[in-house]
Amino acid sequence: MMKEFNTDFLHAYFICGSQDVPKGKTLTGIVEKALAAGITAFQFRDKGPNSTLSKTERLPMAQKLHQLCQAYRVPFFIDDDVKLAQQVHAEGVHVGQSDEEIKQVIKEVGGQMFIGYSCSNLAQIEQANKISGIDYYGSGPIYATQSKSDADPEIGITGLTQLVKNSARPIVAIGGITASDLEAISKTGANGAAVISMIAQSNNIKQTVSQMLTAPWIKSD
Ligand code: TZP
Ligand code: MG
Repeated sequence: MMKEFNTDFLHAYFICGSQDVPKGKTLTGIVEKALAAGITAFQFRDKGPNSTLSKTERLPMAQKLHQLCQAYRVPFFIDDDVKLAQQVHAEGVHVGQSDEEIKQVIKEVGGQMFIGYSCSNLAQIEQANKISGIDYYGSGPIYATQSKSDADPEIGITGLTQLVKNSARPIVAIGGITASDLEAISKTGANGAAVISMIAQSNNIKQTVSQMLTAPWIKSD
């Protein structure tokens, strides 16, 4: 399934792990609500001191979340863990600059899985443009974020515009994004928004996802 990468996958890209789940809610419950509301991609990113899952608990959780995504025909990505992505036959893997070397990842899963790569400045974009086999870049943080302790400096709309102009690939914007930012982000030519807290902490996931879907993104043909 889903052999071809489609830039429309980036419109409403939800990222979540156990560390992002508010008290009284569950990861599977939030993800199911987000899927029912129409998210276009999901990434399982379970890391950091606030994760509540052990390494052995991650595999069955990833399997469960992948099954949910499959039921909604939404591509399932794993952050920063090629082995786990292979174990659950994920549709994709997302790699950061300080994660497993991107060229190594392309060797291991290129052609079998979609590959996303974090690029937060012009030098990283120019470097990545020379590497074949990457499907999209994740760029940010656009604004200050509470969800990543080691986040790079904020790039703002100005920084995002510069990255989009110089990118050979579709870009999904990330970091501190709220509903009121979506229009400005789409105007830069970015292909979508990737969010954690906007959805995980939403009191109305249906409405939040609708706002992401109806931003004026460039549509693929
Ligand atoms: N990478 C850059 S910012 C970020 C990641 C994973 C966190 C985004 O979370 P939020 O809550 O949407 O700011
Ligand atoms: Mg990473």
